[in-house]
Amino acid sequence: GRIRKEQVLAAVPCTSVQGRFKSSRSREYLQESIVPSYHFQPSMPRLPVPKLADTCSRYLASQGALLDSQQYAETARITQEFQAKEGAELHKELVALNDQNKHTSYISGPWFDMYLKSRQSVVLNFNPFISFVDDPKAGYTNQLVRATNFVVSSARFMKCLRAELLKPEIFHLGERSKSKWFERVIRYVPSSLSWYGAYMANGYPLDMSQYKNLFNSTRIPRPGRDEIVVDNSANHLLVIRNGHMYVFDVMDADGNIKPAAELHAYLSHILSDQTPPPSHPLGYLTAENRDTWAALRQKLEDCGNGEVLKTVDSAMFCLCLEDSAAEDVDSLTRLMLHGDGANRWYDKSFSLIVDRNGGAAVNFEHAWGDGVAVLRYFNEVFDDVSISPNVTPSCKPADINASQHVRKLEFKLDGALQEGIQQAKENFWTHVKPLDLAALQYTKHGKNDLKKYKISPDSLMQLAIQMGYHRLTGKSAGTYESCSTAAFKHGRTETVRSCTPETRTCSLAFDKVDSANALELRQLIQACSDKHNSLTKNAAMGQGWDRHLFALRTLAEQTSASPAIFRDPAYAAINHIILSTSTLSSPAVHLGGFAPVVPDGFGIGYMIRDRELGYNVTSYPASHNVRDFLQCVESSLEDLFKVLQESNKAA
Ligand code: BUJ
Repeated sequence: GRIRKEQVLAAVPCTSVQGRFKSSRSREYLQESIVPSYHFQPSMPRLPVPKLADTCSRYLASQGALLDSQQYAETARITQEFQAKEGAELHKELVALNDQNKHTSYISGPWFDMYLKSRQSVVLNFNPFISFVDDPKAGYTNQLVRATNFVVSSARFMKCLRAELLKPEIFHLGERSKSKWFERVIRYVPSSLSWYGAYMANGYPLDMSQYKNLFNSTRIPRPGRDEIVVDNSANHLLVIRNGHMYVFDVMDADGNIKPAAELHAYLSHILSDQTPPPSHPLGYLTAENRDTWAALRQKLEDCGNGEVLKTVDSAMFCLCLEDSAAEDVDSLTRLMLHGDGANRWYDKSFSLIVDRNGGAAVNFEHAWGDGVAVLRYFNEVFDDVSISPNVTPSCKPADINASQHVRKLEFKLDGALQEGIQQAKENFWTHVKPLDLAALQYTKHGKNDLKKYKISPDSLMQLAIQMGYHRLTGKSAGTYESCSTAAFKHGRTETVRSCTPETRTCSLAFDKVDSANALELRQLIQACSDKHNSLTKNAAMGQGWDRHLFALRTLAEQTSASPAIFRDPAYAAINHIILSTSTLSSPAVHLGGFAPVVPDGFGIGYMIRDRELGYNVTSYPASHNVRDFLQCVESSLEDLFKVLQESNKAA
């Protein structure tokens, strides 16, 4: 891992913990980058609008994996017509619009709308989770100790970001852009040019615009379209435990982070609150249909809760302290993905959840940002907490009267609101109960072996998903792999369509009784890997087809006529995402997951480690059995590795 043993403070006595920073300044900031956080932002390249001809041919290539030849011919005809007529017009319009809005990307507006106009519950439909590995030091994975350390480190991260002292995010292609020398030079290159300087040193700065929505930020339900509100003046934290909501200031009047022992005392005070759970916990409302919640929120304000709601909205983030503990991977997924609804505020930009045994995760609202920004926060606080904890298991909370600093939030509820919450609670359980889930930990092989075989690990993971689904159903299906386009200003994501004609051929070949020999199969695997690699590279460069067609469709919806391509059943079918997939790699991540995006689909989070591979999958049992699916994925992995091993010997 990235944490070196010698860096980790062994059980340090509390007194020396307080005195371990070089200066009072370094206690306040998690880092002090000499290159300002947003240094590259003004010269970030713009997300390209692909050529219409490229989009159409890429679209048809993806359709080739799903359609038979007759259907394909029809879809090809419709697509060519689109390219020649309405598509060409819409594309022209999109390019003109994009030229007029140089401060952003062509996808930013439509993508925010996609999230914010959706009226579906954010729970399962949007919010994913990522969980932390345990603290490497004995005794630190304890609820109170861990929560306190996370709060201090989060505050150090937040202050560092506010002061623009957080290192800009750069994707390094070599060593040059990582060096101290690079930082010393690039800081003097004006922001209007700095991106080019980094590029020349083989570094690709990533868009940082989403970081402004990380803290003090929330989604607010509004009729028809929600909004995102940020209030950087707030210094308080929202804590939910047992359905009760509390706030306290993390910073003092001078803006300095309060002593860890005091924050320790506040959290200890909250954990010792014996009041029975409230009869009407408001958290359920944030899991409601967005219009229902918008109307109830208006009622809440009308009943005099406007100020208290503002306190919730502006809090740094939400810390959820759980009285229960996850016993295994499945219960951890349930707890961190949806929990019990009462102890959450799903609208906050993110919630840090710490269970009774100190198991911790981040659950985040998705409209404001994507994995890259969340993972940066996640990794930084994990390292800070692991390397420089502010309280140790032997620390005692400060001897203060915490009740003077911790305020329990009280809401005024009339009968209609109480009924609304009761209904929201019922809807919540109806919504989450059917979700089924299972995980596969595959420990026989990992990234190291795949490197040996010269197969891209991500493409192999995707191929096993394709083969697994094919084994389960005999079919191919609409597949989505999330790919970041943060290399561009206001980039979000693009879709890698990892179901390809190559994966279909490969799936069929492996399932034939009289199977081809290892060398032939090996060539098929290689073809899948090559194709997937090129699709992934294209997607990361903004050269997929999904976002372009999505933007064109959004434009078309503003006029009355809907082009035939968007009414083609094959278009609906390829966008009915049965296999929704996403991966991330970080030594700080233990588990992660999300729900399916269609009732008959799978939500597939997966991870690639040096010596093991893992899938965490969700589904709704009415359509498929998630364990059957995972068995098919596992047997596919077995077959794939067998072929790779055999062909390696034969070669
Ligand atoms: O694509 C997008 O625009 C956003 C996507 C949407 N969707 C989830 C539907 C694909 N959002 C993301 O990709 C963020 C997902 C963050 C969670 C990823 C979890 C991956 C780690 C799983 C580890 C599994 C390990 C199992 C071990 C037994």
